[in-house]
Amino acid sequence: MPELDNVAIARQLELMADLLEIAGADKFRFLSYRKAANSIRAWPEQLSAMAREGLLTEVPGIGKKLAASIEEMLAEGTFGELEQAKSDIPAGLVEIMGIPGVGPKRAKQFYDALGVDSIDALDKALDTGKLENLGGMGAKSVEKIRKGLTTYLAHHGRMLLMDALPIAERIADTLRALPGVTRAVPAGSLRRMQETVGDIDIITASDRPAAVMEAVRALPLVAEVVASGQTKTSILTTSGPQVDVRVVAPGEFGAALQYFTGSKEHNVRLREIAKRRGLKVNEYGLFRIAEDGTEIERLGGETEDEVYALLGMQAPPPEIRHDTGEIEAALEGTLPRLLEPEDIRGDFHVHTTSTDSQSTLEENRAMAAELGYEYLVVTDHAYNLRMVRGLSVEQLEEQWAHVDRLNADGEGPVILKGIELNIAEDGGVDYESDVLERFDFCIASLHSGWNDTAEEVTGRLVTAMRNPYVDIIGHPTGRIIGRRDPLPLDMERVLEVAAETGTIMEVNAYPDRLDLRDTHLRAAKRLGVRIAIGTDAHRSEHMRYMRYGVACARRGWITADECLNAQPLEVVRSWLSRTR
Ligand code: DGT
Ligand code: CA
Ligand code: CA
Ligand code: ZN
Repeated sequence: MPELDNVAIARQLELMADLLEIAGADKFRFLSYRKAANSIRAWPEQLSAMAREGLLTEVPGIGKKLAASIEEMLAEGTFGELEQAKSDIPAGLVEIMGIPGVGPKRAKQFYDALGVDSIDALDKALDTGKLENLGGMGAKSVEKIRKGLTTYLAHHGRMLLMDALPIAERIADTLRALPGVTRAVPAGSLRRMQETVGDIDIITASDRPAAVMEAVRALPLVAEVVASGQTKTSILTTSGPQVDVRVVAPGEFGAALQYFTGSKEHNVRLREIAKRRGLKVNEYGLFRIAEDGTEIERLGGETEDEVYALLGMQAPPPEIRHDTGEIEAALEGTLPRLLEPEDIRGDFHVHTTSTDSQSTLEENRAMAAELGYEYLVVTDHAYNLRMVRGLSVEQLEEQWAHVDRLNADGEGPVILKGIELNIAEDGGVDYESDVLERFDFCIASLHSGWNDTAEEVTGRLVTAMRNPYVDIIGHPTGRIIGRRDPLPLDMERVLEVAAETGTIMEVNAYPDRLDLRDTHLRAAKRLGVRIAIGTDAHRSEHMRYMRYGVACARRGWITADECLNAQPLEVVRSWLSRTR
């Protein structure tokens, strides 16, 4: 039986939740599956190991019943309830439900009325105008679904970095432990830390290649061996993605890692540079070549740094290898030192049980201590966000007293009093200034506006940025990867006003947001706009997602000097007071 890793388990529970929701089950029932999945994704230990010790119920969100389902899953590859649910509702409906603008009710409606049970069938129904005639569907909702389908298809077959990275790291760790293996490193889009990846590429160096290929075929999470040769094996894993493992001789490792890290655009430029210098670079090494292209001499290729050095340039960090200026900077020797995970001293967006998080202030503080932070923040939702029962002034008083008590004991990172305000239609925010001035800092976020014009939404954001109490704009575009388009925004204008008002822009590290994205961050950097990374944690384990935020910032060429969380507390305070 192939082993299910945490991502595979979480995916099955999410599928169960989706099927229950489509079937119209009780909200409490499907949400409990989703919460458990959410918790499992962020859980640092493998559930398969915990199950062997009978410890599954120690994972938050897993009770006795779910533990039994997970044990069944680990033994059988699936669980009875899921199979039952799948036989009631075609799994294709789950995909349809995930399309922006559709949702569970409509997916069911399209199936019942038109037999739409797949993406293709939905596409056809759209083309033939069948959706327009359904009850409750207007031209506007049909247009929305058409647009949603485009968003969905753009990400089809790709997975979030969050789902791929842990699998890649586990496989690399396993292979690295094999006798004869000197290196095992993820390459491709994953090493470039792209927000989504198509497949996982791993490069290993060994003088015993056959043993590596055999070990890959025998990995516990193999669902299927797609192809296996002398230097490359491709497998499908139990949680979905394809993994290509290549094995090269140790002396060729750097060249292979460079080549298979890409991006393709970056590599094309490298080959041009090599050619101009009478050199050739490929996955085997760097060579001096004759006029007619024949190899004269192999110059190197054992390490990636060596490959770049022989081309007369710095090695750009993988995250920025997209031929968007890094080649020129590397040739000039002017690549910036990008923000590193070790530079991070705190998290700027964390919720608590006072609103919609599953973790208390104490639990968040303990996690911040575990992560080695100097400070953390509490940024619960403000009053006007009624769907999560945002905090009233009385509740704020309680929270502040609680923070003061914890800070007084001196037993953990310093807690800053923050809030996540909602930007209203007129650009205003929750609370009066006598309340606002009592926060150490305020994040303001848009939580609506997808049907409005760019002018309206941009205007709202500009008004909020001009508010002296607003320090940070949270998840500025509001996009959710593959599920929700960004808000219509004039980003150039937004960033100009941010520069003018000293407003800090958030990089939301939650792995399906990663908002602002790389291109926006490059623009922010040019304008001198500073950024803050927040995990938007809705349970303390989510604070571990900081690495995704750092990667996102690095992709936007952000340095420690430009990032609020990389500053010591006194500097943080001075940056935050600048706008007041
Ligand atoms: P993905 O998997 O779609 O998220 O994106 P990548 O970049 O990981 O693409 P993939 O897996 O097809 O190939 C990994 C890297 O290997 C790619 O970034 C560049 C390099 N590579 C692979 N095949 C070719 C090729 O035919 N030409 C060039 N120039 N580079 C290639
Ligand atoms: Ca790839
Ligand atoms: Ca690949
Ligand atoms: Zn939030």
